[in-house]
Amino acid sequence: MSILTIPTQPFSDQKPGTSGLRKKVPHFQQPHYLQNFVQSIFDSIDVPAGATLALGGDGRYYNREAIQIILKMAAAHGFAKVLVGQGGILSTPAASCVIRKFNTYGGIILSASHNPGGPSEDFGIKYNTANGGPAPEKVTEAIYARSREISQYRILDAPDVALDVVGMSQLGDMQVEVIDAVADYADLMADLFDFAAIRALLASGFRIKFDAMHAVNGPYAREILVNRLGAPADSVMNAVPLEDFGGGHPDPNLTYAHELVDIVYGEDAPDFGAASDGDGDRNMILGQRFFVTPSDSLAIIAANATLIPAYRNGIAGVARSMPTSAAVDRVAAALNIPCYETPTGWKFFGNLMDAGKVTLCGEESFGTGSSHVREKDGLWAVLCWLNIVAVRQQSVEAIVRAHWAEYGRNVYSRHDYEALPTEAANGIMQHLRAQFGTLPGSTLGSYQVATCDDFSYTDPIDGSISKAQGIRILFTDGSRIVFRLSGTGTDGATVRLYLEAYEPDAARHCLDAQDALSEMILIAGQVSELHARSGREQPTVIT
Ligand code: VG1
Ligand code: CO
Repeated sequence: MSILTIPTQPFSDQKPGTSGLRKKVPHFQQPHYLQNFVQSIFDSIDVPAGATLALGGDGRYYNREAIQIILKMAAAHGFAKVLVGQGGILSTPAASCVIRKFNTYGGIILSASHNPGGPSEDFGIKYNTANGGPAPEKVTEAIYARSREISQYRILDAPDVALDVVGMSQLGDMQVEVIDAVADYADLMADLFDFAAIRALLASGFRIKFDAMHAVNGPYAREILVNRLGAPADSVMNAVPLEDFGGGHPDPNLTYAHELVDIVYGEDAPDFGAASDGDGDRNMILGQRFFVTPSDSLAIIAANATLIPAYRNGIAGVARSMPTSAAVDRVAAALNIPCYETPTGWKFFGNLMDAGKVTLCGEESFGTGSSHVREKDGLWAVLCWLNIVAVRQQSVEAIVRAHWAEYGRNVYSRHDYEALPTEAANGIMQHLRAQFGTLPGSTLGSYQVATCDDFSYTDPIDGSISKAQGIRILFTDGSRIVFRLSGTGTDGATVRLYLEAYEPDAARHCLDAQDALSEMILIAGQVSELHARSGREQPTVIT
């Protein structure tokens, strides 16, 4: 077997976004496109002799081909070994678990997460560092810089590696170990949670429904919820991962997980519903006819963390992305622990967790996690809720209402305007920036603007600065409107509008979030000229 050196030309569009490089499959299938990016990763990370790499993806279309290419390139780059999930599949949190458990020199994860899959849909790739977390910006910037000057890549000329059976094989000088994709992760969950209490809850007649959305978490959910915790087999739906996720968006929210939502809001509804996304790192939590916003979920897990064995002794601190509601800030204040506000994207939590400053973190975008890995973790969040319900012996809704009664409610919603023309989306942001000078002090409806800015973050651990992370309009009563452009889409541009108002009055906690926020929604539309500039009257997705 010989190593081939292939001449190539740089592509100008390999800048990683919020979470890796995401493009349509045909874009990735262009000659040398994937290879250039993989070589740019390897060239940017100084691989030490004897290093092991972890490798796996969410099983979407093009996963298998990409895995073979990456294996042959890793062999040509001097990796001693690659740990690859069976069939080339690892959920994102399981990949993080494998990197940490086996001390690999990071890993490559193939996923476009919640974006659709299939021959004309999305594919994605990212590098996670040795701590198990998404590469920080300085690494992704180095990869991007390298991709702009690359002139060749190296690849082993070898037949494909068999990936469907667990075991060891040789690829040139490199070992390939196909590992059980589920076992290490399931064992970690068993270490963190009170499985006996959850098993007893399920045996007592508490009914759950987990929607894997035809995505990677199906086998994980079956192993954990059914095999280890004793839930009936039909508790997990859409459990067989498909390359195209059954043609849907594997995005666990009220719009795209409507099959589950119909069940949980229907007759004879189960007591608990949950879903996860394409690569298994997001979660949606539902009680019987009740939706838990991700921001509240983070706050409630933080407030109840000591009921979970892994966090019995308390949590060091919490972190949330800027657009996530301040519900968790209130819990942190009550617990007298620090609360950090970071830009959107899980890569910003890694330093804080590595330094032991935070134990739990989350994003409003259905992402919750802890320092057990360095990715958000969908099934972990489900197990947190089941563990908390098992100990408190209350319904999901009762737990949320009790939380609001104690801390007040941060009424919250996000409106997504997806796939807008890029110029229109940029125009909306520019129009908002142009008002930074005039908005402060002005009155909008019954709200008064305190300040507005473009969020900037200085990492407290390494001092790195990330600018222009979202436009905030902050009102004097603590309410706020945030505008951001998505960094994960592949179709035009997506504007995300985040709305938050604090409601201390328990009598108003039962209001629907859209009703409670109706005036702010109107103001956001006016101040941004969103509707006129986008040509859209309504958002694509409301959560
Ligand atoms: C979105 C979410 C962000 C999340 C990111 C990756 O990014 O808003 O909170 O970290 O997706 O999640 P953006 O830039 O489109 O708003 V996943 O599950 O897509 O890896
Ligand atoms: Co995801």
